[in-house]
Amino acid sequence: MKVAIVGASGAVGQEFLRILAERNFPMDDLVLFGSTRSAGRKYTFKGKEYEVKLLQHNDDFKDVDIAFTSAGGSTSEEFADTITKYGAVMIDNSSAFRMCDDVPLVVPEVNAADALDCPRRIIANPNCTTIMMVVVLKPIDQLSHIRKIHIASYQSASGAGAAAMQELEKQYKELIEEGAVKTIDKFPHQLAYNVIPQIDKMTSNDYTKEEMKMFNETRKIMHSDVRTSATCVRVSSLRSHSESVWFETEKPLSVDEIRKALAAAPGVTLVDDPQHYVYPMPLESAGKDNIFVGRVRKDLADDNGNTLWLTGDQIRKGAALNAVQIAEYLVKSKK
Ligand code: 2RA
Repeated sequence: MKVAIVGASGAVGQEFLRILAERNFPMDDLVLFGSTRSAGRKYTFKGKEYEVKLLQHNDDFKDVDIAFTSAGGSTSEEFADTITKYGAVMIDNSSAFRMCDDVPLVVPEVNAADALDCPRRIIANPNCTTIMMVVVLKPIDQLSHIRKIHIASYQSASGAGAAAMQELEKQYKELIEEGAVKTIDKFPHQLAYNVIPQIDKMTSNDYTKEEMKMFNETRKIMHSDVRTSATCVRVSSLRSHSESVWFETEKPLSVDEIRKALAAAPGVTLVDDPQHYVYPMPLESAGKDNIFVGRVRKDLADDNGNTLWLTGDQIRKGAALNAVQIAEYLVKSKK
């Protein structure tokens, strides 16, 4: 089993290295790819050093079995044929192929088997905010079909990449040392001491692309007609996204039923004792694998509604871990 990582120097690329090692993914060889900026850098994986190769249109993917790609949508589009033409399966973290009918969009806890039907040898990893939400909503949907979702997200700097995390830290440093923020590059406005109610580009219906991903991807992954209305917001946490989710089910569900289903759900940790200040927070979910859920309660405005709060590490379950779990499922299914 030979594994490739495309975008090896990025925040998600680096997380792939950690997760593949931690989970002891069954592989014999590794090859790293990057842009001209990162080609030549060296990274250690399980005690051995690997140099990042320049991603080019050549035969470098000839012996590769699984390629994890996280270098942006235009790179994925441009290199998909080069990566897959000798049989490699590309597990793509970008939004380039997510809504294509012949590309499965997979969250293993929800629709693992969809990964087996990939005629183009491309499997899409969903957007982080969607992954976290569907892992939590799937066990509830099994109790009673979810018809509507309202969600407000609180997305950390990490969602915009490693350079954006550095920019947030720099903004705080500039505020302390120089009294004002000088560096605004990766975000549309100053993020330090601020929240920005826009993630990704605005579309013609005045929802952002990030918000429309939540609408469309949730339906595809859950095989559902559910309607999701989202407001996605960048906040100044460094790593780990949070979401406040209101959902309406066909039958009314009690808080106890929901808590019980969540406590038994794969990939979910219930942290819900609000009377004692116990609920999930991004500082605590950062670096962890599961999605943490709490504040489960009845929606006061909707008899068939409930609401909850979740947090999850966007770089792990929201990106690299989900992709590695897809690969693990493929390996297991071949045995
Ligand atoms: C963000 N959801 O947080 C994006 C990353 N895929 O910006």
